[in-house]
Amino acid sequence: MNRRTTLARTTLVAFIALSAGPALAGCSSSAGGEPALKVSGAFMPQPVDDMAAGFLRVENSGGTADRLTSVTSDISDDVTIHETKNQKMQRVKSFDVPADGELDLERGGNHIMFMKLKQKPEQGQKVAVELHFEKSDPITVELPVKESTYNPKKH
Ligand SMILES: [Cu+2]
Repeated sequence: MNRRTTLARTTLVAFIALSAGPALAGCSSSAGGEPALKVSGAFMPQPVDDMAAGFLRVENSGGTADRLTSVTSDISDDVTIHETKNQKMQRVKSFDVPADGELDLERGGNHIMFMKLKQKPEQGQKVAVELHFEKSDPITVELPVKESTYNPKKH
């Protein structure tokens, strides 16, 4: 693909992204509409080694399901999504974000896994991640770094 084609495609994508917002506003409650995602409760327990986990909740108020497919971050080139089964964690390809439901990444369960940290974030700092979805545009979230045992469910 030559440079002009790339440029044209980029412009087209930008145009679609810009025009999609207002045109679809107000459709979120109708069945079969777009997913409408909102992230809350994000945090990262302070890493004890060169690995870290991330937790958050993705709420979907739209009538269509979506999927969390990957996560990227500047602090690691090796970020994956894990589920925990029988106290063992394993990598998964994606997580469901059900229509009019939510995806919970919480301690002891599903989580974001950061390996080979390039720098070790300290408590009080924030780690930016980008969440990638099957349908929705990527969402950038800042994870405040908490003490290593932090668990909002126990507060
Ligand atoms: Cu893990």
